[in-house]
Amino acid sequence: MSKKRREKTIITASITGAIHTPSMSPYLPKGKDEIIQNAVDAWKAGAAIVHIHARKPVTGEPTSDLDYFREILNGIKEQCNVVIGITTGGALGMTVEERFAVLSEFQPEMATCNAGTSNFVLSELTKTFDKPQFDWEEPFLLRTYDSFFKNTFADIEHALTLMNEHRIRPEFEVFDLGQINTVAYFRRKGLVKDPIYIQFVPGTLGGIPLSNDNITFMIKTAQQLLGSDIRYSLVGSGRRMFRAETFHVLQGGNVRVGMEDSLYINIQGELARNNAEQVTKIKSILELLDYEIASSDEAREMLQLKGVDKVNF
Ligand code: KMH
Ligand code: ZN
Repeated sequence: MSKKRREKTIITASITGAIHTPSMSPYLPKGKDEIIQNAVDAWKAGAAIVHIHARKPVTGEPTSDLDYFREILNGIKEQCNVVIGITTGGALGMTVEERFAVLSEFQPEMATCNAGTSNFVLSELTKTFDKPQFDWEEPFLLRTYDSFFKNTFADIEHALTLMNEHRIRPEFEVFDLGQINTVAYFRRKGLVKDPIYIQFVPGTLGGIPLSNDNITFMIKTAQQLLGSDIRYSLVGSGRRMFRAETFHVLQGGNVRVGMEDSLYINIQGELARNNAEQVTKIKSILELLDYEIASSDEAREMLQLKGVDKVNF
């Protein structure tokens, strides 16, 4: 009996996100130049996709300013052909309108579609530094204790409608098991087209915990509800990132590393100096295990992306 050959593995790098703040690591990319450099270097190290949020220079405060976002996207595109996936999650505190504006404005090849409303508590992170470097950091983190990450069914329908209109492949960010059911609902409704790409995000405070059992459970549930031909990747947040990614890849997964998800290069808690360092490490682990790494163009083929010549930036 012939065994289906395993596809190449996609490495995504989540360059800076909107969770960590500059007081947690001096290496967190802030401002367009650092974000562009980290993205290009992550691609050189082996990332097929970069997941992009925008942050202001110097203070590193997350921003939804479209002109500034455009400079980041163009800066990356000018230097390499990496697949750019843009956040629609933005930062906690932004309105849905601010977050989704990137879809029509830039019409990227990929964008996140957050698969449900959740508590997304970052206030505990204030304990990881003594004194904040910038005024915005503590209030930004603390207000998440009494707010939520809004992604209602109406919001998801709106995001998917825009993504279908502009041929943007959604990367479903799934923070809890029930959100897989939500993706299945929108597929039944005809708004989700194959191939389906899921980014499991266990480990947020308010979502499903990160554990090996839960990783397996999420994969199995997604395959039951959405079919065995789905593709999936994992955000393995914090110091355990490389072990969680390795466990996930053994179950057919793709990988995501990056300083949005973990500031560290090892389980001992040594800080990563840039995203490329994390990409290089996961690529070595994958190659030691004889997995083949997908290039950006191979990821485009696997995920049936429209191509870099069809984006609006
Ligand atoms: N910024 C977080 C609230 C996304 O990129 O779409 C969630 C997030 C998801 O980063
Ligand atoms: Zn993100």
